[in-house]
Amino acid sequence: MTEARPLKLCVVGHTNVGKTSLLRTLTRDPGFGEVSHRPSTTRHVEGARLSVDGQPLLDLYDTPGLEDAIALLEYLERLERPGERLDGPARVARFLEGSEARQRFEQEAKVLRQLLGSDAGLYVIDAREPVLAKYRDELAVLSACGKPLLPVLNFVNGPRQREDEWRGALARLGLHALVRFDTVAPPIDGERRLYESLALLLESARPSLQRLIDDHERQAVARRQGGARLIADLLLDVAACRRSVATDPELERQAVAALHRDVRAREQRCVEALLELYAFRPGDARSGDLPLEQGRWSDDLFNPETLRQLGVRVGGGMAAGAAAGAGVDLLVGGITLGAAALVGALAGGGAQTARHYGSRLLGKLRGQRELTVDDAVLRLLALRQRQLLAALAARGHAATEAISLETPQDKSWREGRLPEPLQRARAHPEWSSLNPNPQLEQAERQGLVDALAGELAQP
Ligand SMILES: Nc1nc2c(ncn2[C@@H]2O[C@H](COP(=O)(O)OP(=O)(O)O)[C@@H](O)[C@H]2O)c(=O)[nH]1
Ligand SMILES: [Mg+2]
Repeated sequence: MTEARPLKLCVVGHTNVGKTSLLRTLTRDPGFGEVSHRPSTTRHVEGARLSVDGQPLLDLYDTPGLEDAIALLEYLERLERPGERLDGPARVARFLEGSEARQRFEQEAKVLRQLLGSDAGLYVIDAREPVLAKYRDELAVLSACGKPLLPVLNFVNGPRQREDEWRGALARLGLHALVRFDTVAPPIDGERRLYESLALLLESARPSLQRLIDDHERQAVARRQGGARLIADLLLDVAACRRSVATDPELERQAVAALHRDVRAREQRCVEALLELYAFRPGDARSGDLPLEQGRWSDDLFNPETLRQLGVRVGGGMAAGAAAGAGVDLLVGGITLGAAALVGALAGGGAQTARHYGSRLLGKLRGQRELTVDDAVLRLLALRQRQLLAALAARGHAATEAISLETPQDKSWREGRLPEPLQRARAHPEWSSLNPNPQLEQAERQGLVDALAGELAQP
């Protein structure tokens, strides 16, 4: 049986604990509401809907923070007339009918009304805070609505958090189910745990919640595969890039500069596509101590120091070029200036390609040199785009700090042979969008992009 109407959830809690941030993360919408370190930014109730295959399953409501729960609890306790015994919801109803709900406790009344109209509440906690009386009173006021409450421990990734204290205090208040969910760096299975805990409190909503869980996981897999494909496409484009230039120092210098620029721009396109795939905006990655500023890499792709930092082995042309000064292959900042087209074609594609393609080039390119992008640059591109993909997958949509990338610990991509699809691409300049008249839709190229994406997706 499917639910006729979506489940209604209300996000409640003290001001500035991350309620709006939780909604941003759950809806994957960095533009939801207004997030601020200033208290009381959210002044009214705002909602968002989660649907699967066009069917609305969950309505989420953000609420203003509770500010004066201590006074409100006292007020609620004084609402009983002599000889009367009201239960929680009756007390709350009486409060909402009275004038104080429009004056002194206007903010609180909005929250309680919303919770009464919802199926359950998510009570967001800043786990760095000590369990103060005001929080206990807040929970008492919210519990009076008679709706299931699921505590969500936010800010649990920092060093100064008091998770154990909170667990103890919540248990004493009869709240035994809770979830940890840092909105900035949510756990990989954060949504699953949250929805599963809710299903324990709201048995009838289990089918909807299960659909949300399944859909969420399907989408995560699809995004990872889509991301790996974007990276594979970038790598193939760069590996296949081959430009010729007349043997003239000034022309060579210009051609190298142009290729540098184009490869950087191509990488940038990949970064932007990944940010979009993960529903982050370039501006979400605000400048911090690095490395992605406003969605751009701040360190330079062709800087040997960048290669060293990521532990990429610099070999082949780069080493030969450095040793010989000017050898067969001279490496100019990550770009190989090949002596002859045929040499490059043979190295990349083997004898068959050379026959097929080399003979034509050979005549045409006499007196020419050709530019290709060095293996080391391909390695760097693969490493950092893969890191970016992993960072985006683990990032909450409430994050405001720059995306920071750690140096990967595994050896993959740093040394050893490059994957077969890239070796093949070396001999197919027509596969590169960086070359004139590219043929990007060729079945063989697409097949190699898929194969490479599969390799990239491996941990
Ligand atoms: N480090 C960290 N900061 C958070 C987290 N959740 C919220 N914040 C920050 O805390 C502040 C208040 O968040 P907001 O969502 O506006 O709180 P609200 O008033 O409860 O809606 C903002 O500056 C957020 O960026 C979290 O899980 N980790
Ligand atoms: Mg808010």
